[in-house]
Amino acid sequence: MKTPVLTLSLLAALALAPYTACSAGSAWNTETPDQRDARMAWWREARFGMFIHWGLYAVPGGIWDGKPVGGIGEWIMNSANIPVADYEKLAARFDPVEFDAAAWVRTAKDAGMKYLVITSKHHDGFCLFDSQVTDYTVVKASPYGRDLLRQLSAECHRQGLKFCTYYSIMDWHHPAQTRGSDAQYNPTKIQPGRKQEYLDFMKAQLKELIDTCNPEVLWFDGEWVEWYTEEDGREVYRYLRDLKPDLIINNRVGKGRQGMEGMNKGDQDYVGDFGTPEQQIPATGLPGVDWESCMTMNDTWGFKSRDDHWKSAETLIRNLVDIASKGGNYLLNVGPTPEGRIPAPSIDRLAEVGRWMKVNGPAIYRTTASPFRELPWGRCTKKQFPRRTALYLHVFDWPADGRLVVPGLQNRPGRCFLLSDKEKAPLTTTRNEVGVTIQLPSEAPDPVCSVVVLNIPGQLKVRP
Ligand code: FHN
Repeated sequence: MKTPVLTLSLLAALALAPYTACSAGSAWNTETPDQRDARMAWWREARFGMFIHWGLYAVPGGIWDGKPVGGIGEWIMNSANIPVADYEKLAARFDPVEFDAAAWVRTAKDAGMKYLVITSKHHDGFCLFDSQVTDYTVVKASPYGRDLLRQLSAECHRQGLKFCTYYSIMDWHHPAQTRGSDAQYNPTKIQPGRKQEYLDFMKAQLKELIDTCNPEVLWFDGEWVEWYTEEDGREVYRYLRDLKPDLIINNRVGKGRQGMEGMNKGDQDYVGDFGTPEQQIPATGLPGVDWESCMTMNDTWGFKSRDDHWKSAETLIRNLVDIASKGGNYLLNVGPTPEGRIPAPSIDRLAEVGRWMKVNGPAIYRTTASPFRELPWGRCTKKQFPRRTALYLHVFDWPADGRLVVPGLQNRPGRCFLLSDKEKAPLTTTRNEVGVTIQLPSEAPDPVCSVVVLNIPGQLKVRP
């Protein structure tokens, strides 16, 4: 029998069209642009969040019947073609006694992350919260027996992180849906006449999540199933905003990342507040649209014991910088173990990102996209002040001759210094027809990415 495999490239393809129109004042969103800006403000300033994929799939951790299963960990039910009744038995083995909400939130916070998005229910249908509309929950079906999301939400509140939650529309466990036979990404089919039953179930669960955990973002997924429509998405969006007016909802609540054609031309008004490129950073960002790249740290979202393909801390830091320079947020994933630990390689990398963020956070938080199309040595982010613009020049490749050229910058430069320099010792700048040149010290303060702050008085002028 052919093993169903969901490839990462397919996931990337599914996510390639994150360009919802995201326009205020449209049929699904009647708020004014100012109201929308106010609602989106914290999210736009945050720039960096933690994604957590956790559920029953962590128990097998990529191994079924003693054999390694290909594909991503949280898809094992589908990839190993496990019948519902067999998969359900994993609940009796899900006992994350080492789970420590305070430690998880501290890890995210120390990494410089400002929010956390955790799976409340992934495609396998198992709930990490105390749902009253199913028994398939950590509270009722596992020996652990406690609501995981409530603990995390309370802890986020305590430590000042925004708590957000993921919800899969596609559900391999709910009796109204059946897994398809498409070996690739296997959308479910809806049982004849049972769609409304599922939508009611989903709405009841979403209300439970809002009532018990008060999430700031609802992050939908699994919307590619054919039976779920853009119309359904609009209704769910309105339902949720009525329950919690300042809630932020991603574009996967509707069909905004499918169809690809036309989507990035903004000629269709898809529902949702932000786009969700997956495992990729759009080459030139998504101007005019709020967006967030979600990415794994190894090759899986859910825990896989044998996946050691970890990205380096350098890659993670540079991804964060690259995304911020294009005006997006970075949602970086961890896949905790069945015992409740964030894997050590993830912890180590997050600590390194945190060390960098401690020094360079001002060049990430509250910044907007680079005014330069391309810079040969790195990236740029910027921050607008009443009478000046601060340009943060993120130098990946420290110039051997110490001369950092900012091509196309036409302004007279103001104060310039290294962000890591507590004394803010001024760096010499010169201007000519090419742009502005900064004289740097011979050694890079940080081999991964050093930040030079260049203040520009008045109106910023950059030659295209
Ligand atoms: O199929 C899922 C996958 O398991 C994972 O949750 C990612 C995260 O964005 N989303 C889906 C595919 O787009």
